[in-house]
Amino acid sequence: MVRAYVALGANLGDAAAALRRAVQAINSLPRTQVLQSSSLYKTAPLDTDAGGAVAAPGNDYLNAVVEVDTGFSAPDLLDQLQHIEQQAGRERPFRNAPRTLDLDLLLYGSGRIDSACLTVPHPRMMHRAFVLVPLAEIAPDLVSAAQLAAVAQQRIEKLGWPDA
Ligand code: A4P
Ligand code: MG
Repeated sequence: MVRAYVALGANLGDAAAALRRAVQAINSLPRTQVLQSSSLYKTAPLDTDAGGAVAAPGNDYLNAVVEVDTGFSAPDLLDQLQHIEQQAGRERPFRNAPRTLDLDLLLYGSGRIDSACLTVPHPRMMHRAFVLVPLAEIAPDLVSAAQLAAVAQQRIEKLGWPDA
């Protein structure tokens, strides 16, 4: 089993319900268990092209991060996550389009992967409060104070998970 971290995001439709269902779907994958889930966070939409993070048009997102143990290889886990995105009605009309569900593989053990369809650690995670703040909530040893300080100007608000 490998310890991995997955970022969840949505800004279209009932985003809280989509994220809740996604956590359940990940936990239902074979040989995979969700060990911890962060709080839900309401976050300003960002365009994170070119390494930086600038405000983007569109609705606020809901974001969260989960910690899992999995028996899947990293590419197979990504396949499973993309299948869950499809089941949530994910469409890709244009880059950074509003989405019903986005699942990004942040970390896969201590693995470093750089293939055509998978880069781990996720190349943009260190520029994003919507990843670092929930990740620090459940895995404080993985995020430094300096990394959090670098994204401190990005708007992010901690929410409870709404009742099912
Ligand atoms: N891919 C490569 N590495 C990975 C990885 N570690 N995890 C490839 C997941 N996917 C990975 O992803 C495009 C391709 O990335 C996949 O085919 C996969 O092979 P996608 O989900 O189709 O498209 P995307 O998510 O729109 O693209 P991208 O570039 O990953 O966007 P980002 O960086 O995820 O940004 N603002 C807020 N507040 N909250 C958000 O959640 N999300 C984005 C999307 C922008 N702004 C946001 C948020
Ligand atoms: Mg994505």
